Amino acid sequence: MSEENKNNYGADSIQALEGMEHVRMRPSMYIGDVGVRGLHHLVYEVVDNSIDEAMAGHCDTISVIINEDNSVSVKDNGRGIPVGMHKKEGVSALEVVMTKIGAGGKFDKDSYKVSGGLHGVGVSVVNALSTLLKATVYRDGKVWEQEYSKGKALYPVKTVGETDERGTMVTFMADDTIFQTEIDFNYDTLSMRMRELSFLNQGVTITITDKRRKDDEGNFVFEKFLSTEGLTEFVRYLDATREQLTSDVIAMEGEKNGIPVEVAMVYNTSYSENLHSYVNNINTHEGGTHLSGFRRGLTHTLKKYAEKSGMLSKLKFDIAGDDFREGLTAIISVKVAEPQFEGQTKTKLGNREVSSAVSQAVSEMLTNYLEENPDDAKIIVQKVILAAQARHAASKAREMVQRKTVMSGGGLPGKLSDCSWSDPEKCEIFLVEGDSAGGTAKQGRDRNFQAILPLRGKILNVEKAMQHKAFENEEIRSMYTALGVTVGTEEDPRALNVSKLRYHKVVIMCDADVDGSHIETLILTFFFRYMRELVENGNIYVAAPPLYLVKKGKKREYAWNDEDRDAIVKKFGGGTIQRYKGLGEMNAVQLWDTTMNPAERTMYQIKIESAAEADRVFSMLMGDEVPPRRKFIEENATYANIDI
Ligand code: 0RA
Repeated sequence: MSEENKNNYGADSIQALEGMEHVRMRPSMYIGDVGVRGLHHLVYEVVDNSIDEAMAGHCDTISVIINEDNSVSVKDNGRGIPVGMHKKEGVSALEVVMTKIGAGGKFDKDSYKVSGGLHGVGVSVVNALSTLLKATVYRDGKVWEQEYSKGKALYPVKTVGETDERGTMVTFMADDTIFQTEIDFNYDTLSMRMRELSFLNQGVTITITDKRRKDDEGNFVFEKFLSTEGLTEFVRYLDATREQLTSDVIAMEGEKNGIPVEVAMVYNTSYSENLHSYVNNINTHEGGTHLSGFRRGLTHTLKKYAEKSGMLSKLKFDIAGDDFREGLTAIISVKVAEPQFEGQTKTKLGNREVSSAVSQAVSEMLTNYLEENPDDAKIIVQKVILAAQARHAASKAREMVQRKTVMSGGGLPGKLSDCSWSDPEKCEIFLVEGDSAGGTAKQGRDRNFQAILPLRGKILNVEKAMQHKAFENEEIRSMYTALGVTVGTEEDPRALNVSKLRYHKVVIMCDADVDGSHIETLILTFFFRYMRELVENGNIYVAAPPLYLVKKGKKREYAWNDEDRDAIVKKFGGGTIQRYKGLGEMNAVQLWDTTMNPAERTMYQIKIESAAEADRVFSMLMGDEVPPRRKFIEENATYANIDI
């Protein structure tokens, strides 16, 4: 902060503080964080501007290019950012948009700009956090250009040629002194977001090109997304490997109190609820008023229909809200002029008025649908009844989990080798496949802070099991009790309580072979479906045991992949290679040295980049259909997009 700003901290300096320097001083306030996520947000921010132009009806194609040097270009065929003189500021409108915080959407007052969330802070923020940014505008027959460094214009807007095209292109190089991560964009992460944006904005073609990589034919890696059916296609994409119950996706589109509401939903034969909600194209992970409005509208409408149809007459107990959403995959997308975002990650919509708007819109639209499609309506009500019956069975099984916890003094499972410290923040638990590896881990660990829970064989595939089966499962019960996680409160029988989590690191440790990776996926599926909060809080890790031991004379080195193995052999000038097929082949010291010792080990923290994509991947990996699973496993060494 300059001296001037420090001395008169009045209205003017607040304005000044909102400037580019403040963005560089406190980047996380604008883009969430300065890690991998924040870096990728820069791209989303620039793309959002083009999407706004598309939503206003002036643009139908957006191209994203990751250049060889990891700069990123975003080009659209919109009207082009105006380049004329901005009367108040005395410079071109383009320069105002690029260098003034929050100037971005001020031209079009009717557009749904986002405020408060991580997007919509304006392209000027991207500019402030870039060593170099070039804006090129194709407009009125001319090509206009201006460059900036760290948010400051390097020269006034100039013309550099003539053109028949219209549009805007922004190329930026993120500033590596700002980010605590390498300036290296993840193609899959960006591609996933572009696919999502294309579903959310039907009719807009979005392409992504990676100029750092070529495919087998020598072309740059490239994808093109164009959704003609929008959310309906999104739901079909998410549920591609699930068995659909109704004849097709139920799609609804309407407006209530000036709030556009779009919903697409389908019931499938699974037992999980998959709701994804968006506000102004932003994924509201934490839900909010639009989601509660949807739930209310859905419950109300289906309940009314079911009662009227007389199908509930034989049911001996009440139907709960949850029952209406078992096996439901739905996307709710609303556009809100002045969204208020709340919650830990600012992804929870707070606007009160949205709740009733969505609930009313959904009630009206769904009522019509049920009336016009009585066959689907009947199938849905039958599914709800089944869910209610299963819930009763599950609540009994859950009570057993709880009762066991209370009965067996402290309630810890017998096969848990607990650690001696009790501060959860310092403690780790290793979930280990099989008793023999469990034994090795028990000997190898640091018993102060590392606990071992051996799991026997393949745990239950929760993706295909009803809830009560999951709660009856021995291995799953032992995970609940060992971790200190409980289910069910007075108000909400399904609420998860992780406040007494006994270990802040939960490490899945399996063999480095096909079976091991299958078990790892089963355990991850369990956490994703039943303890998602732990995944979201970053408590879940996957251990990475080495694949090889290279020996030559007295020299020994471990390798985690083929490349490293070959390098070690070369360094040693030959040697013998031992391939570790399982944890059981290592002794306790080796396991500690390579996999458990915090000073040496590599572990992968499980993160969810996109809940929708994670959901799709888990249903595909663990669901009924084999071919897509095989294809996926063949194409992906690890869990694509779930970014471990
Ligand atoms: C405001 C007014 C006009 C265009 C834009 C914004 C605009 C901004 C961006 C950002 C990326 N691509 C964009 N395309 C357009 C034009 C108003 C007019 O021509 O009348």
